[in-house]
Amino acid sequence: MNEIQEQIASCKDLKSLEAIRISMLGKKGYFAEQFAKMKSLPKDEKKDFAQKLNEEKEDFLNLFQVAKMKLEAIAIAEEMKEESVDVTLFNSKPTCGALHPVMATMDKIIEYFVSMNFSIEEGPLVEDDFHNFEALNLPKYHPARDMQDTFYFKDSMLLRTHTSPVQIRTMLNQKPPIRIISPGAVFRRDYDLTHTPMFHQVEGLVVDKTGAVSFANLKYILEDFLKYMFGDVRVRFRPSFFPFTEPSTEVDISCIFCKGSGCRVCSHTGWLEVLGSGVVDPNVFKAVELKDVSGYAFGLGVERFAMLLHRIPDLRSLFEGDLRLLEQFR
Ligand code: 2NM
Repeated sequence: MNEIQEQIASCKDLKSLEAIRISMLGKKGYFAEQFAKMKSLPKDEKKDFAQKLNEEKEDFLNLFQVAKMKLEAIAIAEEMKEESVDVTLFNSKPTCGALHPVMATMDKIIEYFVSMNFSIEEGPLVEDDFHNFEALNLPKYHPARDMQDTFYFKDSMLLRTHTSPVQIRTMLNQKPPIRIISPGAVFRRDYDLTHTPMFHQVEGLVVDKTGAVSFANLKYILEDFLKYMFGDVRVRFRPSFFPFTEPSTEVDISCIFCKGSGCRVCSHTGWLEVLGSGVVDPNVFKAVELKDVSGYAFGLGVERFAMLLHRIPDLRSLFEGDLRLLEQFR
């Protein structure tokens, strides 16, 4: 046993220790051999022999276990040493995150309307035909419903093409007076220099009993809003068309780059188009079964506002996730 004890003590790795274990406990090992010898012993010697042998086996197992634990600890320590990483190797400074300019612009827009007592409404990105089109006086076969412009799922579900379905849901769920904005992502099948398949809108809706809200209220609040956003600009309302408003207007500001004298950004017109708006079409109120009410609504694209506010020349830079863009907005 002393010999074995020495063998175990001089073991340098788990593999040679395992070899010892097999030589002792294996089918043809030492203990198997000894127990086999027992058969040929006289009866009165068997008991003593077996007892001794069992004690010897127990001693061996104890020695083996202790040695195994030691060698395992050494093996793990070696593995850890090999796999350890020197965290001081790269000494680049940790950088600070920044709010994306689109979200910062969204926040500024929301801040204005909240200060004017509008509340914020949100809705699902995946919409149905009724909320996204039908209720907004966009009848079947209207070109805006085309597969070319809208991401469709099966069962005429779709990715909302504007946040107006939120206004429809609000009119269906709340009683006037309604005074809300609906900020959020919208989706259109468009991808070129000036269009991305996902962008953000903020739309507004005010509804009250007939006569309580007018185009004059719309004109006041949008002028005030645009001066809040862009500073000392002139504001111009131009007649236009939307299926969901009548009358409809597009809203321009005097070009913030050339102050109205004409430059490349404003195509030498002196004006930049920034908003769509109008008085809610009676067909919209019919669709949500509201009677004896009037209202106004407006909508804007947040990316366009962000580009004008921060003089970002290329729309794509807002979507590339390049940290060099964000670093300029910390
Ligand atoms: C715009 C322009 C004009 C609009 C209308 C409605 C609703 F639900 F009340 F009919 N929501 N948003 C609207 C009106 C949106 O975006 C350019």
